[in-house]
Amino acid sequence: MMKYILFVFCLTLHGIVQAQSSVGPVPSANQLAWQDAPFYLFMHFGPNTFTDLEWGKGSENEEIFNPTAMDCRQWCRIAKAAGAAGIIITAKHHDGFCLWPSAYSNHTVAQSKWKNGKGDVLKELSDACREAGILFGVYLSPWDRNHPAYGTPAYNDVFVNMMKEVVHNYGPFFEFWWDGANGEGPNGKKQVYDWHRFETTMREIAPNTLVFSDIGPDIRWIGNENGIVGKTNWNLLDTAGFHRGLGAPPNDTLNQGNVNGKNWIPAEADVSIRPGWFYHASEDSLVKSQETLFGIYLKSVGRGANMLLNVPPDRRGLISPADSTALMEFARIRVESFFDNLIINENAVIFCRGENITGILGDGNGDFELGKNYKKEYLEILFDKKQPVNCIFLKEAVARGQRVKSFAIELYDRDSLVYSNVYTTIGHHRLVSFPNHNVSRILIKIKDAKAEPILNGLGVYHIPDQFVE
Ligand code: FUL
Repeated sequence: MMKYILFVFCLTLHGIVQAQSSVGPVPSANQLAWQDAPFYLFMHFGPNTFTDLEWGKGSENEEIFNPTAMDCRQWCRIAKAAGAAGIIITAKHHDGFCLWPSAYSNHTVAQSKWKNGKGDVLKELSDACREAGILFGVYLSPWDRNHPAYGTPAYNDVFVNMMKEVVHNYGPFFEFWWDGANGEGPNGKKQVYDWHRFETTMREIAPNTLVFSDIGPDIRWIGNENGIVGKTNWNLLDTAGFHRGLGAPPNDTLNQGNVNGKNWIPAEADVSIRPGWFYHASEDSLVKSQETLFGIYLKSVGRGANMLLNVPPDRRGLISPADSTALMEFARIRVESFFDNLIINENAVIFCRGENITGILGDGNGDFELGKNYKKEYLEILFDKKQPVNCIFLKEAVARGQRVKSFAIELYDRDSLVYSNVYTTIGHHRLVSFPNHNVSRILIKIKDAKAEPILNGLGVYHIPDQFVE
């Protein structure tokens, strides 16, 4: 009863605080939903799967694309069991081969032997994703080493028509991936991409689909393909004067964002479970271990980005055992690490300004405003019994802007300070990890912010010790 009264009291107090307006750019509702599901799979599949190339030449005979046992339901089952929110597939990679029977190309599944030219990977995968209740997205490379029109203005029409075709036939997509690569086509010429037209087309035909490229408009690249995002990560980016591909901002800017950037363009960390993006049997023994994957998770999702993990189907058209084993074990480590939020399961209390805010922050039930004097305040977490702690999760109410520039964590064993450290941004989700300590009290102090900080989530964990940074 006492707990309930306290809870209601806190909510009332919380309600009295004047709601603050937002600061700087804020996410769209679709971006926010996307940031709420920060882990999903990438699948590179096409002629390269059969030729062992990474960048097909575009001159491959269509007949080589012939998976012997393709089963998109297997991909979806594995994705779901791995805790992935969805799948993004390379509908067309740089070699120009279309995994759907496009009316705008003669280099597609329809010209292959697979299912006597009647097969359609996008149809099978969109059906399987819908059936499994997971999200579906496509990668469509503008660079096309096969298309005869590539290198001429007519190719921009082809690309626009292909976008319309896939959106119309297989959408809606949660994400649409534009690769910035721009090399020569079959006639030796590079294409001048009409990005403005590509962008307005996407907005017109799929206003709810988030579009990825180096510089957005909705999701940005992190400047590397290792899955490692900056410890400082602003969801903001200045794009004026920059272009996709070679004209993009420097990689470290993409990696960290711009503190005062004018656009909300959150980061997505793309990384492959194998050395290459496409399946090569010779890399079966080089599949990343679950430990490596979890380390990447902490450095991507843990730093406020989304993790796009590439798991390429093999020549049968199935995810191979080495990859699925690593994925299942990776999921197990995530569950083991984050199942037990010590705040909830050990009945901790969180105080700020003498107010018990456990019901707000501990349960992720609402926004907590630290107020104008935040530099003099702190969040205090108190445990009945000492707890082993090596990881803390924090979440900012980014719907009202990303504000926190730096914060400190102090761990206490009764009154003795046993560990302290200062970290930079929080954003939509932040996991910080450190050597394990048995603690009875934790203080979290916001040191600097662009405006009054607003948090809406807090967790305390003990993850396997080998992973702490
Ligand atoms: C790059 C491509 O060149 C690679 O082949 C791969 O598709 C990767 C995700 O993006 O730009």
